Amino acid sequence: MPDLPPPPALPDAFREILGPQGLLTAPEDIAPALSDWRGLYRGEAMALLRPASTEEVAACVRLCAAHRIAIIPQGGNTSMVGGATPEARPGQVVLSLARMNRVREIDPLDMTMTVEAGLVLARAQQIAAEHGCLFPLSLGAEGSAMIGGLLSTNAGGNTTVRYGNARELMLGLEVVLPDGSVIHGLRRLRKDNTGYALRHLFVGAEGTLGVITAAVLRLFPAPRETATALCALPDEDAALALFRRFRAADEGAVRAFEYISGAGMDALLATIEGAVLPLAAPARHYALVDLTASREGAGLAALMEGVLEAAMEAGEVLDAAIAGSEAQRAAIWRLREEQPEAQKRAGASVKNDVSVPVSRVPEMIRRCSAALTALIPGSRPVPFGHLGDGNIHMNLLQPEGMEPAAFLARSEEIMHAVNDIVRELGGSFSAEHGVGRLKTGMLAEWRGGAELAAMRAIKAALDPLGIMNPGKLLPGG
Ligand code: FAD
Ligand code: 2HG
Ligand code: ZN
Repeated sequence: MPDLPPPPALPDAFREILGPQGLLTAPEDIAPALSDWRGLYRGEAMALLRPASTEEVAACVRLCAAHRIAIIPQGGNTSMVGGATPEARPGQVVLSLARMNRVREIDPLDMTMTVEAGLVLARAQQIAAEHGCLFPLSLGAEGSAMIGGLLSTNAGGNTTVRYGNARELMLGLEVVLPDGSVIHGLRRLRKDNTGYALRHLFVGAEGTLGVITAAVLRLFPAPRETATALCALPDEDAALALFRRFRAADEGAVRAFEYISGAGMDALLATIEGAVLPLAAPARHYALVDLTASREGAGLAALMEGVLEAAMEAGEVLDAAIAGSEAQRAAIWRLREEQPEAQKRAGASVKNDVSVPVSRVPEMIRRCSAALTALIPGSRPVPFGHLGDGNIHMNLLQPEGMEPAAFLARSEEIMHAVNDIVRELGGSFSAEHGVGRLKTGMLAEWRGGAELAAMRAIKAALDPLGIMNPGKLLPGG
């Protein structure tokens, strides 16, 4: 943990490295970087560093190491666990990667794209598409989240069921270590067994081991055919049964399989302007199915209709709306992607980004919902998310009329009630959002013993001064 007071001339030293454009110190300029998307945390920083090159990042890190200044790497600042927010104490800088947003190279033959850490995900998708390729990572925050942040949290999202997490989409990394030295690992090799796979250490490290400055990403063939449907379902078991049907019919076609609770959909329709349910009547459970193929004439429309018909006959699907155009597809996706925003608007809520084996999802949703409404009568469970990965956001909305602060004061109890059930089902307390600042206590509880000791040993070896993102991921770290 840094303990020396920062020398007064430090901003000048940073300015010398970064130039006037690369350093912000005025409180109003820094303010947005000091709080998180959920509004859970507010911190302090003496400066917001905005380097434009790997060399500038390395020089800043060396300066910070020399003066024991803590560094909080920041991408799009969309962390759900306070990972990119500094602590409320002096002697820290936020290091934004936003100006490092170039595509260094794209190769449609190797199917790779070498990009800087500050490239926004939506832009990466767009550039890949312009080259006839697909960069498949996709999530609600894709208009803000950046490649460095996505890799540092090993982000999941809607397409993990088909393409894997961010980790699986990365072949090589460039990283500035906490002493300012640089790992030049931008290799675009499918096979490379040359010692410890260091690149994977930094994926999911949440900025505690170094600063990712660039990455080699895997590309895929662009989709040529799509089929998307929103289905009304009788219960949670039907959601799992429907997923199995699609997997059995053509596993390779399932790009996303998302669950949405009826209560979550109701909250969305009440709070998001222009959102319309494309079904005859509201239901208590929904599934969004998205199929894609890179081959023209893949017959996805027939596949979709055939599977839904069989599921309806079996009583697993009550009603379904199949998108007949790109606009309808986008409108259906909006009903899923605006869930976080709708829950934010509906009052105070507590999030539980949990995972269980896919087969246990229905039981998990049922048991957690019952436990939560017993704990806080009148509260509204609004589970939704990536059923195909066993990752459900088991969120809870405050009871109508309750004081938000009184509800949030019970956050720990709520998270524990969910975690106890998830643990029994062999799951995880954080499926895709990471540990950040919110869940360090849970990490100690769930990953103690040899696992936590190994993590601490890695941290001590790479960041002996403890300057990289203190207070995040590791308990007391
Ligand atoms: P930040 O929030 O800026 O940082 C996240 C962490 O990474 C911090 O610990 C930070 O210190 C570290 N970091 C950032 N950049 C670097 C770098 N270059 N080098 C080292 N460390 C770095 N997440 C999912 O997984 N799936 C979802 O479906 C999903 N949907 C979301 C929807 C909404 C509306 C929102 C607000 C968030 C969602 N998230 C989701 C969470 C969030 O978008 C992801 O965690 C994302 O990966 C964060 O990217 P970012 O660039 O905003 O990183
Ligand atoms: C999503 O899947 C994100 O939309 C956010 O992971 C989840 O708001 C949440 O709890
Ligand atoms: Zn999610």
